[in-house]
Amino acid sequence: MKSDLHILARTDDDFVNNMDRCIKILQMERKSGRILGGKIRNGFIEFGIPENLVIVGDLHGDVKSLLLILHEIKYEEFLANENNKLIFLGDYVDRGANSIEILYYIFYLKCKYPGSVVLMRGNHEAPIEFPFPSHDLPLKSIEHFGKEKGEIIYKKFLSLFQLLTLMTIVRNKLLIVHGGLPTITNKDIHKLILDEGQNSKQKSVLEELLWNDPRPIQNAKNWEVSRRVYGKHFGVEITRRWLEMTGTKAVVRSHEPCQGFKINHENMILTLFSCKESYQKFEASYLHVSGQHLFSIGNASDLIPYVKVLDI
Ligand SMILES: [Mn+2]
Repeated sequence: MKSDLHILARTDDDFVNNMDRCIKILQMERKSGRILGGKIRNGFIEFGIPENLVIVGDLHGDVKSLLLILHEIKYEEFLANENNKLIFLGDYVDRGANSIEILYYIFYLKCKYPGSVVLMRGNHEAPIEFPFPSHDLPLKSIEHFGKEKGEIIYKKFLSLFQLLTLMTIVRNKLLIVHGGLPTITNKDIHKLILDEGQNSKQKSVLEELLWNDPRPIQNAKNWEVSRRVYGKHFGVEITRRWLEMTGTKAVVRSHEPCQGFKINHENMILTLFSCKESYQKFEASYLHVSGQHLFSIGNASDLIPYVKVLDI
């Protein structure tokens, strides 16, 4: 596979420089309130329908999947067009062998094509707020960079993770999150997402965005506690309310391994998962759709023809 990503110099200094540049770009985006074709406020991004859209789900240190996706979309050509968008749904690290390499590649892509690349935050990028056992990034950092440097670099990861996007809206069409939709659906929710602070309501909204899963729920409140350590299972009525509130047609999220993709909640939710290495029984996939096709979608099932399952 020919790709200039393979020939990137990867000294520790290169890595740190790239990460520092990436942090600056993310800070500048937030400060300016603008991202190419749209607006940004804290962890929330909204833009119009791009010329072409690619969405990549959980990677969990699986470099082979990432490079194959970048190869298939002809990423240099794709990203050179500033009207195209490439969105990563988060969970870059843990479980797989190459978390550090994945971070290197996504930092590189964000630095080189800042207006076209959106980096979202997964639950594996939120360790301080929600510590959990399968988080091997601290260990991987020390293995890769040595103890002293590794600990410093890991701290820097944490500050970068705080700048990742929590919710992306493709106007009139897609509502994009890593895990799921918060169970609070009153008017305050926008404020809670936009002004990510540290009060308990804001923290629980962050937790739900990163950890929630869609399920069939029978009870009146339309959610139940999650089988995971954090987050909730949310029901179809919560999804319906969110689509109404945001004026969108479909939710796209990741967070659960599946056979390439799955549809939940009466054709309102598409789940994509892009990691194969640590999930051999499942298939990896990504979404690649033109703006023209995106324009005509009415629900999540309409996106299925544009889901590409990886042949690995
Ligand atoms: Mn996840």
